[in-house]
Amino acid sequence: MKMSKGQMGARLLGLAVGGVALAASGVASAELGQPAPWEYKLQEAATPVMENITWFHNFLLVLITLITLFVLGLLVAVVIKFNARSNPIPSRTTHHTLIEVAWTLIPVLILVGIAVPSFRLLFLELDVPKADLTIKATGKQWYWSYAYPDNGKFEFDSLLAQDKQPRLLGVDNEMVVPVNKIVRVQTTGADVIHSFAVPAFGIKIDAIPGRLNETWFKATKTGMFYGQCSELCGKDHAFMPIAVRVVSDQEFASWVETAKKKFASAPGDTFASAAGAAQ
Ligand SMILES: [Cu+2]
Repeated sequence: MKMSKGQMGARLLGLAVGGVALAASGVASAELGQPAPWEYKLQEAATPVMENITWFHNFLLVLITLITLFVLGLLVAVVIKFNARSNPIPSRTTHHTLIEVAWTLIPVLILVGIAVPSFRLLFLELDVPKADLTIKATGKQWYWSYAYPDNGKFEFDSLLAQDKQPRLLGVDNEMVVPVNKIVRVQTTGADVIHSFAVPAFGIKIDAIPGRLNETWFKATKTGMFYGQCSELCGKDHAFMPIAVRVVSDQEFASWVETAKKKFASAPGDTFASAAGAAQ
């Protein structure tokens, strides 16, 4: 098929407009706490840690784009100005002190500029602040169990609910937490290695048999937040979603009262083993 320059231009313009519209609709349909069709960005942040991750991601994206454009510019200049036709007698220069110092120092400064916010973020993620409550998440083949040692020592299983939306993310019993409270999440595995990950909270931590790992989050928004086991843990790895419902203090208190009765059982060995592993 032959196209005139005008047709080609119109077609390219159409593609570009379509792409932008697609991107805009992706943003528009983004829902808090869960993936959205055509989403290409990080999920909207619901914790201070995730806000920091998002900022760091955007910062690096701008930086790497500028560096790439700069290198591309250099390459294009070399190709145009120094090819055999336009530059038949090449210079025999092999050293230039100023340029050599510059191309050593400038990348070092860029890396230091990246390292400072990077370490600040790492410390924010890894330093668990004084927690308001602790939840122990145990990864099992193939579901999660949540224990609330600070709120009456009950524990319950959270299994994928086929009939619930969003598809493959809805569960029968959600993990419930109060808003604006620091929640310490301890993770372990009952059989194989699992991984506890909730994108909107900016947390992802391995759940390893015989070990007790910990992370934390402080949800600043109420609503449903979904995650997934992010470690290949067997045939139903893709079917052990994490569903967290963030509620007000009063709603949390009344949920705890209901949960204590609903999930009443003698404190299982999970609390004993949690205490053992913590020592
Ligand atoms: Cu798993």
